[in-house]
Amino acid sequence: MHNEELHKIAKQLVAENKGILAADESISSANKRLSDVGVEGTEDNRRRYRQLFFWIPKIEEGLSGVILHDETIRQNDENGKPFITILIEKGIIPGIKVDLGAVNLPLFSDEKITEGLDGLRGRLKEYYKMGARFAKWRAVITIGDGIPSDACLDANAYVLAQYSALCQEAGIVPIVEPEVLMDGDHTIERCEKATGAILKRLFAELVKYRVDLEGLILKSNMVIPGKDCATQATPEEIANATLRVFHNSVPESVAGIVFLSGGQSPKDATENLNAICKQAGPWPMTFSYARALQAPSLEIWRGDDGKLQEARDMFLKRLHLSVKARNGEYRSEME
Ligand code: 5MM
Repeated sequence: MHNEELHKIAKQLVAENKGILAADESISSANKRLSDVGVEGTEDNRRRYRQLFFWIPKIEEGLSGVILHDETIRQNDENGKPFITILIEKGIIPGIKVDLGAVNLPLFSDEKITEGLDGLRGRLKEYYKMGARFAKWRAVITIGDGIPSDACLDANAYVLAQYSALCQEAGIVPIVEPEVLMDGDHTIERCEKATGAILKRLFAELVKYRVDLEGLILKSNMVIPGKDCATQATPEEIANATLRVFHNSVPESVAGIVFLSGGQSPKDATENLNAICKQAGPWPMTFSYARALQAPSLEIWRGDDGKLQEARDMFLKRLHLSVKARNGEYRSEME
């Protein structure tokens, strides 16, 4: 039906020299980011936070797409121009986060299932009419004592596949994001095992539900040790483990793989992306960062419009370095 169009959009999202900005924090996450820099979490401050980035001249040179939250896709800049129009005019593809967040998996303590399938068909139709051409759904996988459980992996894989099928029916490219969290003291080997386990189940479900993999993008965590693990890994070890998992569990027909930063420092996220992208795989690979692109800029801005230029320059710097890393051309002297 829409397959050629889906393939085209998916390819554009992972085009050379570009990546994706995840500007889709839920209201509670956006408020937390703002309160961390002393800004009150109001609707207008969240709007000013988005405007900080969307108004930057030439962001389109490094951004293929921007993922929006439901609140943001309905908001305007301070001149009354819809944010989505600003992005489309820059040639940036607007995307939309359509999951409604992760809740406790009943009867499985410490594990999560993501909600949002009810009514999704109708919501996707509306988002398509508004101009969104891709969507994103995040599943949360936690490593701990005896977890992730098979039940958690199966349930999240099923839901991600249903979401993807609904997206493609609506002419929207799905990004599937099964995030293995870096919280905890687990080793890189455990992260590799958990990432492989969810990806194998996820692609089996996607195929079962007839999702066209050429019109789908995987958003993955990098394979890294837990942040409290005593033995941390080098970028080369992270790249080797990440690519090993992908080669074992991601079909070659998938349109592309993008990475979340997951709480890594902006520099680590850039260095590790560079090491991964230096190793060519069958899939185009790039970034889809929220924190690693926005946090340093937010830290400068702190709600003070007198600091806008400095904050924007910082965003452009992180974007430029991320593009270098996505091309495998980043060097730490560039920081
Ligand atoms: C893991 O979070 C995604 C990537 O962001 P980072 O690069 O900061 O790790 C991000 O797209 C996330 O899915 C959205 O911001 C929505 O998250 P919440 O938790 O607010 O629903």
